Order: sequence, then structure tokens, then C-alpha cells
Amino acid sequence: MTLVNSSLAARTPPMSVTLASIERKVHAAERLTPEDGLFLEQHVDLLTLGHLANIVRERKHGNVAYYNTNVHLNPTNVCVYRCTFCAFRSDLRSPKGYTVEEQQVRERALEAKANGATEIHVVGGLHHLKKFDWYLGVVRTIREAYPEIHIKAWTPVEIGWFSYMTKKPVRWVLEQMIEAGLGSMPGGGAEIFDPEIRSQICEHKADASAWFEVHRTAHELGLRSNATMLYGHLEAAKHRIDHLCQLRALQDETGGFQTYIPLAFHPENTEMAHIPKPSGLMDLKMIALGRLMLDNFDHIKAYWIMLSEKIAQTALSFGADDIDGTVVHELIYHDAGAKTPQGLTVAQLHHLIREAGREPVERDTLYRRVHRDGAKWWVGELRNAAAEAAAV
Ligand code: V47
Repeated sequence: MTLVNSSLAARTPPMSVTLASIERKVHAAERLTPEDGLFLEQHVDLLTLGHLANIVRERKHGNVAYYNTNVHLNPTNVCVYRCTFCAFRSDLRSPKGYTVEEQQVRERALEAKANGATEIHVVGGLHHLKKFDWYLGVVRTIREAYPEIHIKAWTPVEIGWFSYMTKKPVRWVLEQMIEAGLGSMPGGGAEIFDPEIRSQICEHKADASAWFEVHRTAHELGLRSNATMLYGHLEAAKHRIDHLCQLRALQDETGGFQTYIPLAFHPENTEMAHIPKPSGLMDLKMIALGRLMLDNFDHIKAYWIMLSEKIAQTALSFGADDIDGTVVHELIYHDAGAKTPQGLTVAQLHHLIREAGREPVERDTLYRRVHRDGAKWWVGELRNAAAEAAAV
């Protein structure tokens, strides 16, 4: 995949880019250009940006805000890579290093079942002593213990590693995972696509083209997936806009992405601990910019664990329509200094969404409405976002 507008920074916005021209496009539901994106980043105040993003958000989802009932599992933190933004990873021999046993995977799946979770989110390190079969076994064990749960697992970085380990194509790896029970893929590992920044924060890790190739193949195999962008470290506005435009280009091709999740860099316990954490204003700006640039993405997620409940609530009026879920066991952000709780109850999520003036709707991973009757749950039809929004 070629970089979109890698010379963006050197350009001043063409005379034709003004706030009025962008406002006209937003009202007419027209696509914004990379130059429009850069103009919004650099010249438009946050409240105007939020107002514009909210127009798009309400057009797509009305007053609805989505959440899900989920749990996380990070099977190991042992990782061959040393990404400078990561506080989670560990060396094999460090006291911090851990790798779960099959019994612990089963227990997590049974805990998910007891909580009525519809999704398990699984990502972890690249453990150099664990074979592909071990990773396949994690998915199989969950599937056997709780067959109804949707397994959202592995980033393209992990899938690329499995392909490297087995010397088999990415397609083969994904087919094996699907056969074991994989239902979709989370958005991690994207960081920032620009190769210069990438080489400073996650050298050797799957590059942009490898990241896109895994998602493209996953979409061809019928999997849906998410996309992220890690901001607030070494990158600049031009890298963020380029990143968004590259995501938009693959989405034009495959339509397989569901949700975009901007991820705020948490510096504590990382090699970039000297960099201050992005402000709440920056967090809201990234949500709004995502909503405005990614016209072909249905959903923008304000991941409450990472943003805080307060910013996630505010984000629901700045372009976001989803706040993620109950979560329960979160390590990646808490190792990096997140002060949010490890999880929230459904009642707390409802309160948070209602207080923000939105209507909570429980979704499954594929954005189907979840219905519950006591401990039983089931999903409705694949929903049409606009019709559903109108019905609430
Ligand atoms: O790829 C790691 C990021 C990602 C730090 O798809 C950090 O629904 C900030 O992708 N500060 C993994 N970010 C998490 C992820 C995710 C989370 C929630 C929902 C979904 C979804 C996906 O976390 C990594 C990396 O970009 N990350 N360390 C840090 N110190």
C-alpha cells in the first residue's frame, strides 16, 4: 500500500480549503480530503470540530450509544518485540513475565459465561517459545468452554508472527484460526503507519503494508475487524491524517472494518516516559477527526478504559458512538499508568451513557442488538445503523 500524501506537511492548504468549504461538505455528507483533514487539525478550534463530528455521528446513529459485555484475556506478556510505547511486554526471565495455562484460559471463558459476556477480546505478546498450536489452543479452549461467545483475537502483528513461525501464508494462518473459533480481529498493532515514526516506536514489527495485508485477507475470508491509531508520542498532524487516509482507502476496497479506535499514548513505565500523556482536549480532537475523515467507517469508539469515563462520556458528543464494554481484566493500559477501574458493570455503563444524554444499546461484536432475559441472551438481526437509530 502506498502512503497517501506523504508530502502533506510541506503543503499549505490550498486556497480553496476554508472552514466554510469543510462545513459545506459535512452538511452534504461529502468526503473530506487530506488537506481538509490537515486544516481541521491545525486551524479549527475543538468545539467547532466537535460540532461538525457530532453532525456526522447523529446522522449515522441518532442518539444511540453502543456498549458490549465483554472480557479481556492477554495470554502472555512475553514478547520478542520491544516497542518503546509498551509497558505491558516482558522478557521471559523477568519476574513480571507470565504465560497462562490452559486451565486459566478455560476459567476466563467460564467467568465470561457466568457474566453473560458476548465477547472475549484476546491479544498478547509474541512468545518465542510458544508454537502456533499453543495460540490455536487458546482459541479452541475458549470455544469449547463457552461455544456462544464471540472470539475477537490477535492483531496483524500476531498473525504475521504465526505466519513467520509456521512458514505458511497469512491466509492459511487465518483459516486455521477461523476453524478453531476466531470470530473477528481487534484493531491493535496499527500504531502510526508512517515508516519513519514506526521505526522509532516499534522497529522490526509488522509494517503498514503487512498490517493492511492481514486485514485485507481477513476481510476476504469474511472476518470483520477494527482499526486503531496510537497518538500522542512522536507523531505529528501530517502522520495522523496520512494514517486515517490509509485506513479509509482499505475500507473503500473491502468494507471489512467496523470500528475505528484512536488510542491515547500512556507513557508510564515505557521507554517514552518523558513524553506527557495527551490532554483531554487532544483525546476529543482525535475522536472528532476520526469521525470526520472516516466517512466509510460505521463506528467510532471512545475506549473508556483508556480515555477515562469522563472523556468517554464527552466523546459521545464529539463523534463517538461506542464506549467499548465491561472489560473486567485490563492489563495493557493499567501497566502504562491508566487510573481507570479494571472494569465497569452494565449498570455503570448505562449510567455513564445516559448522563451524557445518549441512549445505551447493548451490541455484540458485530453490532447486532443483544437481547436478554435473566441469564439468557441472544442477538437480533444484523442491524441497519440508520434504521436502528431512528427506532430509538
Ligand atoms: O496495539 C500499547 C496500544 C493496542 C500502549 O479492537 C498503547 O475493539 C497507549 O488495540 N499507551 C492494543 N496505547 C489495544 C487495542 C484495542 C483496545 C481496545 C479495543 C480494541 C478493539 C482494540 O494498545 C496496541 C497499541 O497500539 N498500546 N501500549 C500505551 N502505553
